[in-house]
Amino acid sequence: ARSFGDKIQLFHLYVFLLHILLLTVYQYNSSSGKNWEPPPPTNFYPRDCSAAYQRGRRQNGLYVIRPKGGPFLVVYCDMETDGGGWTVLQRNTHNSYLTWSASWTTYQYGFGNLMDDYWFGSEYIHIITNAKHAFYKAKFLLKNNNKIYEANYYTFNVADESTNYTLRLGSYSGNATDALTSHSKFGIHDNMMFSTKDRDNDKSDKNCADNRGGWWYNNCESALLNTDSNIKWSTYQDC
Ligand SMILES: [Ca+2]
Repeated sequence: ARSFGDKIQLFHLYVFLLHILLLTVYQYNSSSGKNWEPPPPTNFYPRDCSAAYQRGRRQNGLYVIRPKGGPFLVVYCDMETDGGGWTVLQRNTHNSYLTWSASWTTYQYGFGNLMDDYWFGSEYIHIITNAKHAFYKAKFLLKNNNKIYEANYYTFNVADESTNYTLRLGSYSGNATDALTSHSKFGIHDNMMFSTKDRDNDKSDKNCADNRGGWWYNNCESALLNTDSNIKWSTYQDC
C-alpha cells in the first residue's frame, strides 16, 4: 500500500529562460530499488516520469504515462537532470516556431511538438500535479547563452478548471531569483489564475494575455515563458 510518508513526488518545472524553457516533473521514492514487485496490470503505465525512472527507465525521450484517474498521455521524460525522472511540461527555445498567443482550449489540451517546443496542457498539468498523496517540485531552467539558471519551487500545483487553473507554489530555491512568489511591482504569480487571449483572469484593467501567450498573469508579469519573444524571468530579459 502506498503511504504518505515513503512516497514523495517532486514536480520539476524547468525554465530555460531566455533561450530554452523546459518544464519537468520528478517523483522521488525513498524506498526505490528495494523490494520491488511487478505492478498489477492496471498500473502497467507509470503515472509520471519519476515512476518510469523508478522502474529503471533511464533514456530521455517519449513515454506513455497514466496519471491516477487520468487519461493516457505521451510525455517527454528527462532522465538525466538533477537525478532524473522529470516530466517536461513546457519548452520554449529562443527562436520558437510556435505561436504562443493561443486560445484557452488550445492551452488547456496543449500544443507544439514534444521533441521540440510545446506546452503540455493546463488540464493535464492539473491532473498530474493533483494526484492524491503526491507532491511535486517545479524546476524552471533558464538558459542564457551557455549559462543555466534555475528556480525550484516545492511544492507545485495547478488547481482545476473551476479555479481557472490557479497556480500554487511552495518555497523557492535556486539561483535564478524568485520571480513567481516574491513581490514585485507587477505582483506575484503564486495564486494567480491562468489567462489567455480569450480569457482575462488577471489583475490588470486590460487583458495581459492580449496578443501574448497564456500565463498566470498578475498585473501583468515578473516572469513570462509562454511567449514568442522576450522570454522573461525577473531581471533576466531576452531581447
Ligand atoms: Ca484584466
